[in-house]
Amino acid sequence: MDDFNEADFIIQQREPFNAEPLPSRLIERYLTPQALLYVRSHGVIPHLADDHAIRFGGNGLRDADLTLAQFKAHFAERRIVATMQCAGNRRADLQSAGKTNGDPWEVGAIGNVEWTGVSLAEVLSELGIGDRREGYIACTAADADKVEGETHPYEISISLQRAMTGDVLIAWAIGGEPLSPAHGAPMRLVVPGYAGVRSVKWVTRIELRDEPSAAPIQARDYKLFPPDEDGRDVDWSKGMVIEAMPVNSAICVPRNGEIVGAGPLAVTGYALAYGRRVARVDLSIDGGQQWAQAQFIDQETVPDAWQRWRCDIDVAPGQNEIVVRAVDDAGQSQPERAEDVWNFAGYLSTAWHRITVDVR
Ligand SMILES: Nc1nc2c(c(=O)[nH]1)N[C@H]1C(S)=C(S)[C@@H](COP(=O)(O)O)O[C@H]1N2
Ligand SMILES: [Mo]
Repeated sequence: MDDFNEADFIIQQREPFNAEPLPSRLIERYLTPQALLYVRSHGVIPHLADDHAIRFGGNGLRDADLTLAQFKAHFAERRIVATMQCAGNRRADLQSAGKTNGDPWEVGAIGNVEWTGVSLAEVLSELGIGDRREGYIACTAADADKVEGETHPYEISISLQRAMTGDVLIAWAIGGEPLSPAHGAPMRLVVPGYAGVRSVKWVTRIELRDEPSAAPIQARDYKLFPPDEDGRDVDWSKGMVIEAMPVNSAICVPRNGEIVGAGPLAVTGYALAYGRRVARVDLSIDGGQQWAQAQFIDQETVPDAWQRWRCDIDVAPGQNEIVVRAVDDAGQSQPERAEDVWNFAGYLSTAWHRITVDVR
């Protein structure tokens, strides 16, 4: 992988390649550079040519093959800041409540990215979408997803309504740098506020359809089931398609299990509430009896971006548990216990984030 320093990463899988940055590196900056952005790939990373074209069409949409050069030449360039987060971020915490499918992501399957691209809505308008808003936009990629030994092209759909909100991008850069192969070069979809799975990398085709995609990644994976569903003989149609993401927060420094000195300790991390603002972030060192309010590090409050926070606490020698939870501006917060949100696929791990530090 290009521009990638393995020492900064926790490798979850080598083939397909999946890795998250060390939390201490992740939280250094408000904007996550491409070199510190987690990589979540379901199959082998494709290497597409720079003049690769995305094929548009379907259901009366005008057929067109558009390359990166054509997007740049014919549409307004947009830059937006949006946090992308895998629905499996913090899965390791759910796994402490019970076994789940998937890799044990810690807190790093997330990044606050400045994306450059064009608005999908503008492109669809140019191709004759008019005032139609019913239906789905299916987005097919060049890679394949392996499900129970069978491979299927990676294909996601979002509602046409969502596709037309203006902030969904066909993006080609992160922090002004062209996308690397691992992050979707030459072009990927970005759906702000939605689980990362909808932000399709290596896009080859964008099609207007009457029905959502039947590809397993859309129709079975990334669906939320209640804790009493054990994952055997699942009726996939009953799962909730994970799109918008719930309020969440995590401690990045210190890292779970770290040895720290007794006395004052600066704790830092992130919180996000997507469409809403994070109203406050609280920390507790007595399991949630008393709470200290954290301070926000970043003044910006972009709706789909994270906010970093810092809280100075005091720790005494021994094993200390530190707990964080965020509250959004509608007073919505995170569940206390991982058990209550456990699900067999290990998605949306939002319980209070707990770490243990060994204070000496
Ligand atoms: N074509 C394709 N797009 C994809 C994926 C993939 O495996 N193939 N993974 C998805 C998932 S689950 C996530 S969380 C994000 C991760 O994007 P990143 O690897 O650039 O961080 O890409 C999404 N888009
Ligand atoms: Mo993901």
